[in-house]
Amino acid sequence: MIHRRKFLQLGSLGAGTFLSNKLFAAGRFSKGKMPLVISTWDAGINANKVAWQVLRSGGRALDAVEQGVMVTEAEQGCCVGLGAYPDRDGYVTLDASIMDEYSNAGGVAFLERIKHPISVARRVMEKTPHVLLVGSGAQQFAVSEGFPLEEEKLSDESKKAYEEWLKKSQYKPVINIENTKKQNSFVPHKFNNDLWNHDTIGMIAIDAKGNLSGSCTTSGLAFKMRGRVGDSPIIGAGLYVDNEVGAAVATGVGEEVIKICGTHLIVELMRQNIAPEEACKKAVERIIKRNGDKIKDVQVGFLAINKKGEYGAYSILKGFNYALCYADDNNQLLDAKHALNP
Ligand code: SD4
Repeated sequence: MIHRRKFLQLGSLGAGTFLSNKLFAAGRFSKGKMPLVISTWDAGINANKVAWQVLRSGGRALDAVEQGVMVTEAEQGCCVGLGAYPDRDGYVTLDASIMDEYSNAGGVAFLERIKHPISVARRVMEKTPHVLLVGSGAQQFAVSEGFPLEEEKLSDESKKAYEEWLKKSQYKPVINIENTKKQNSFVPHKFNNDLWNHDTIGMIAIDAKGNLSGSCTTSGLAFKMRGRVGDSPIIGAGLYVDNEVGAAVATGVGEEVIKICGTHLIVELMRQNIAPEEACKKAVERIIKRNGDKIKDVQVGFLAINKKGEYGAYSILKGFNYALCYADDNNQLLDAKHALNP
């Protein structure tokens, strides 16, 4: 591994320029940028556009990450929000969390019939002494805060997919495995003219003042057991922010992320001056080590930003991509590096 100091020395020599361009392009030593927003999967492109409007006008990273993922929650034909696939009993249940630059945090889990779980998570953070509300209690709180209770109805596409799944009712939840043809029990969504089996958007941002925040919102797993909650609403698992150090967000099999406290681990690694991509890679390696041969069916991807505005990403399997935006004309979709080739 080339250490950053060593790399900077190389970069100052003419001969290092080619290497530096390659490494920066690969995101391994991303140049620090501020403000900057990154978010998981290709749905992140539309979400980043809105987040960027907040950041470019000097707004707070917290507002950017809330408003950004609200785009995805409202998008039809996307597996996030009320248009998503239901659990195996036919109900869409949503999880979300948010964290700001003061280490305030809020989350909701197993929430039904509310269009914007991320905004309810923010209210939990700002208006209650608690961090996490679940189920009917979370819904009751949302309604008391003026969030409309939406009709209990699956989108046409989700209904079709659910009916298809019911034919076999095989309990084999699949998350983010790109080669869905292999997965006989899974019916991927069509999104942006593509087959899509991602149920989450995670977003982290650093604003012009250098403050960090993050958000994560999901329908969890398609056709999951009723009551199942993943990593996304759990602070330190699906999302973690420490304004002195950095922020990280996760997507993929939540159970694996929870077991290693994934995003907290990444932030603690960055605290030791480990670059964001390397920190994500180490978290991925920890999951791989735990899983042995089972790992080929497990996808997890992480994103991280440090206090300097350097960013990085890493996943277990090929196929994890993320959207990066740091200028009006620079909102791009990048492939994360991955640990294993199936
Ligand atoms: C979960 N991490 O509920 C989420 C799922 C996910 O794209 O990321 N899907 O486990």
